[in-house]
Amino acid sequence: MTLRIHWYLPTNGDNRDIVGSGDRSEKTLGAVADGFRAPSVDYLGQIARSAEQLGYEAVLTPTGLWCEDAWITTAALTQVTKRLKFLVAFRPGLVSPTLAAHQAATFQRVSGGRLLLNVVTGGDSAEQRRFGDQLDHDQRYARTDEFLAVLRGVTGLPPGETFSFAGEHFRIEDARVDAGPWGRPEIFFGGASPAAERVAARQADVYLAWGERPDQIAERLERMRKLAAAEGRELRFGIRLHVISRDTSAQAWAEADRLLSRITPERIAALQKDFANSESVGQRRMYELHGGDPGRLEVYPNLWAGYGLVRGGAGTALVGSHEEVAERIEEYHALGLDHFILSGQPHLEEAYWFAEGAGAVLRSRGLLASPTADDPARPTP
Ligand code: FMN
Repeated sequence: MTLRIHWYLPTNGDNRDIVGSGDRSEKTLGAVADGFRAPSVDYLGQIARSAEQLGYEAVLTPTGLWCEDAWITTAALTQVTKRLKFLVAFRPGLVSPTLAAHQAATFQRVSGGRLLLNVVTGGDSAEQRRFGDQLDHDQRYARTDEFLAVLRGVTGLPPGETFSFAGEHFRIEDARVDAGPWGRPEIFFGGASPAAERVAARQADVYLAWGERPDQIAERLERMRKLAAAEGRELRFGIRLHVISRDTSAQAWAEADRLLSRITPERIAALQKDFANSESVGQRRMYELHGGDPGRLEVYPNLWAGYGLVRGGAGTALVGSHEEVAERIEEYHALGLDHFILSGQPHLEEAYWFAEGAGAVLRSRGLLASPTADDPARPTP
């Protein structure tokens, strides 16, 4: 049983509609003004506790100025959960890698070893410059490579040993970070450009893709396996998708249609140019699935690109009956994907729809572990 199912924390707020790319100013745009749920510790805590009770393994947070800071938000949420892990997104290079390793070690102690890291190198130079980062796309990945070499190097050292590093971006002398019994957190890594793939092959534990069609994912995984093998390494793989899982296929598609009906052509037009011209290869690939055309959104059976009309990043959703959604997950899993990071609108309700629907189907097929009796946070089925 190698399937690992994770949920997502909307640290930019939640809604019954698709909260678009953009930022919290969306809240003031008519489309999402009603029913906006602020990303308070109380509300995110409800999602986190539900995810924990439903048997999700971890929750991913995004990083960017349009959402809350991932380290601080998740550190608060460790205090209202017991078992759930936190896949914390962060941008390497804006702080010293030794400091990041130190923060990670403290997080491990505070949470009892519940940290996972999602490395976001950044696909938007304008966004990077807001942080004072002047490097271009490929230079940023070169820096990420060095950053992760240091992050890995300073932890897990034998007693008394220290780590030094002299690179183009970092010069580190005699550093050592005590990561405690949990050690260095697993490193997840997203990015679809050649530069990203090279660095992931060298430094990542889990390589993540957004939800492209199975044939596209298969091609990418094959390339990544070869790149990793050339480094003498093996990678594990994951995918990030939204989901609409319902008792019947008709109910799920009715919900997709409802979400679509709330998106105005003006909103689509305003965002598609940015997505089409994005510096991020992954973002452009998401755009190319539908080309901004609301008439061609089912890009593969049960794979709907409606999110990508207005939301940057993960732009596709699995839509269907619980059986259909479980089947698509099995299909992706057979390609070699183990980690599924899912989300849906609103995140609290959809966490239940998926876990009690498609999740139950996957459990009945022996693909997903049942909540265990020895874990107080997980009810027995
Ligand atoms: N970029 C962000 O700015 N914030 C995020 O929270 C974020 N999360 C990501 C999650 C996943 C699963 C993936 C695959 C990517 C994510 N990214 C995020 C973007 C990438 O990490 C990457 O830096 C960007 O797309 C540029 O990469 P590329 O040109 O190599 O595709």
